[in-house]
Amino acid sequence: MSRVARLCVGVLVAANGAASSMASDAYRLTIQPESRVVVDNLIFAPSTGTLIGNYDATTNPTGTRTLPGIFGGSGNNPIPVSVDVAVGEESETSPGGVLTLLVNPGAGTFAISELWIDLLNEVVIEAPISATITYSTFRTVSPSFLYPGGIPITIPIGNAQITVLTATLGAGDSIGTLTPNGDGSFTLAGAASLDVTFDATVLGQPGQGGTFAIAAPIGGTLTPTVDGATLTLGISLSNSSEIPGPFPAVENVPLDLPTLDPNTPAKVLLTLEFLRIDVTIASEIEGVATGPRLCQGDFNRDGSADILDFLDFFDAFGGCQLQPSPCPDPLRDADVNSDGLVDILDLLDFMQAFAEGCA
Ligand SMILES: [Ca+2]
Ligand SMILES: [Ca+2]
Repeated sequence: MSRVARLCVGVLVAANGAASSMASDAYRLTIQPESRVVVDNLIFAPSTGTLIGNYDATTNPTGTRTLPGIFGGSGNNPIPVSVDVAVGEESETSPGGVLTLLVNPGAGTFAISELWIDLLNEVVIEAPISATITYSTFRTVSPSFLYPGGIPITIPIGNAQITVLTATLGAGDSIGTLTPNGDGSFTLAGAASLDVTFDATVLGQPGQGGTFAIAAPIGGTLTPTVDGATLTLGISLSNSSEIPGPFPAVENVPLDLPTLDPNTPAKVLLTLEFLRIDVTIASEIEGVATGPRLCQGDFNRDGSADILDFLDFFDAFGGCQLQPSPCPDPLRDADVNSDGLVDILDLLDFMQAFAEGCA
C-alpha cells in the first residue's frame, strides 16, 4: 500500500471512529445575554361603563360637567359609554433561562427534558393603553363642547405594565429531528410543548393574563464542542385566548377628551368594567445557549449518578432490546451509543459510564 493510500485509510478510520464515538448526549444549556425576544403581545378588552365630568361642588367647582343630549338638563351626569381597551406595542427584551437537550444523532432525534425561560428577565415592559370610546350624544360645560353620538374617539389612557412572561416545559412532547450538517453541527427542527405564563397590570388592575399551553415551533443549530455544545435557537410563541369575566370595575380613571382647543380638554372620569379580556401571545425568541455535556452515568439527568440511574436505565433497557431508538421514548432513550438500536453494547457503555461516576 502506498503512503498516500495508507494515509487515506488512516483518515477514513479516524473519521469513522469520530462518527461512531458520537453517543447519545445531554446538554444543559444556559441562554446567553446576546439572545433577544421580540414581544408583540396584545390585550384587548371590550368594556362598558360611564364617563362623568370631574366637577365637584366643593373640591373642583370649576371642573368639567357632563350633560346628556344637545340641549337642556343641568348638573353633572354620568354618560353611558362602551369602551374597547387595547394594550400593545412591539418591544424587545433580553431573555434568561436554561434548557436540557437530549440528542441521539444515530436515531436523528432530540428531546427537551427541562426548559425554563424568563422572556422579560425581570424587566417590566411598559405598553401604551388606548381606549376607543363610543357614546350617545352628550355635551360638556367648562369647557363647552358637543360630542355627537356615533363617532367613536380613540385616546391614550396611560400605560400597562407587562410584568411576567415566562415559558416552562408543558405536559406534551418536546421533540424533533436532528439532521447532521456535515460540518459537525446539527440542524434541529421540532416543537416544544410550553406553558407560557403572562401577566399584566392594566389601569391599575394586576392579573390580566394567565397560563397558556402552547405548541411552539423550535428550530436551531447545535454545535457540539469538546465538553459541551452551543445551540443557536429560535422559538416562536403564538396563542390567542379569551379570559371570561366578570372583572372588578376600574373606577374614576382621569381622562382628557379632545375639544377644538388642544389646550382646553374636557376633564372627565372614566369608570368601566371589562366584559372579557382577549390575550394574544406573539413572541419570538432568537437565542444562543451554551453549556456542558452531562455525565452519561446520570441517566435521569438529576445531577448525580446513583442507584436510581441504574434502576432507571435497566427499566428502559429491559423493554427495548433490539428495538430501534429512541426507545422507550426520547427522554429515557436506552440507545447510549447512538447507533439507532438498543442492544447489549448500550448496556456495556452505560455500565462503564456508571462505573466512572459523575465527578
Ligand atoms: Ca441521576
Ligand atoms: Ca445502541
